[in-house]
Amino acid sequence: QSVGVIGVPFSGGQPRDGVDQGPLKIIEFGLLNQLEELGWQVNFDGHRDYTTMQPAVDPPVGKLLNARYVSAVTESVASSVSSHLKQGSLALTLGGDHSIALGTVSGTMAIHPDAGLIWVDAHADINTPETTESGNIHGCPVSFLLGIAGQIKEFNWVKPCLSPERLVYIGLRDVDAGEKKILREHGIKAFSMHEVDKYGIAKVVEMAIEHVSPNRSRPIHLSFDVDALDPTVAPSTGTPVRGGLTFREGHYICEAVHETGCLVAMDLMEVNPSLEDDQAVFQTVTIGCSLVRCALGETLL
Ligand code: DIR
Ligand code: MN
Ligand code: MN
Ligand code: MN
Repeated sequence: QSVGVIGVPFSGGQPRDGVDQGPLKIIEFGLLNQLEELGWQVNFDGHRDYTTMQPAVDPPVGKLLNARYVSAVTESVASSVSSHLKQGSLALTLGGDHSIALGTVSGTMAIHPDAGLIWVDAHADINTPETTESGNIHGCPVSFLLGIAGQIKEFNWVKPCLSPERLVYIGLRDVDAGEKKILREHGIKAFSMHEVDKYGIAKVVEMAIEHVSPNRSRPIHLSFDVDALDPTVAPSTGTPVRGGLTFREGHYICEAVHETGCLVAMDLMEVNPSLEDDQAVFQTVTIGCSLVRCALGETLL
């Protein structure tokens, strides 16, 4: 079994510097060796430099910020993910901000058009170019994937590749009014922190997996935003929201997804090593690595 690791040092989907250093820190911490110890053959592309893709001028497209830059980087990420999947590897993408998932999910769907998407996040990231209040594209990737973003010529390469019934959320607790409306109108399954409290994480994960991959019939893409975790366990991230997943709840999700045998791609996003103190960064990078290891088969016993 082999895993292709794609480091995407990119922060253009949101305004805070530093999240582009996430992949570097995670790999410095030893993730690649840890995966080899788990028995994986690891293919790491090396840290890519996406800064050369930044256009000289990138004025707002409607409300969207850095649209051309985000589009160019994510298109490139999509082809990196696809090429690893084509070779039969699992594709692991390290971010960088969550706009990158526009690329990773597109790349997965190009090879596994029937795949289900589990989006673990405090936020729904489903704003459209119309509904976004911030203009930050990391709050919008899901609307592009669903094909509800409308025609934005800067994102011409993006094909609607995800249907609402193959998407499920876990961990939501900071969802914009416009996003709530979209979730309702499209009947998108979402387990907010309220449902995690109500049913417990085991039941929630079971229902989520069954929703996107009934009887484990479909490949699974897991897109994990570290801000899904409570800020007390993962403080170094750009938009922390209190009341999040515990250390164990986060790991349980990854362990259960591994157990399905359906995982084809994983994203670990929004680790920002320039936020908070050294201890917080260590804690966040450490948990990022252990989430990935659990999704790739590490067990407690
Ligand atoms: C907000 C925040 N919904 C937005 N989104 C964040 O900017 O669209 N996503 N923080 O990670
Ligand atoms: Mn996110
Ligand atoms: Mn988030
Ligand atoms: Mn978001």
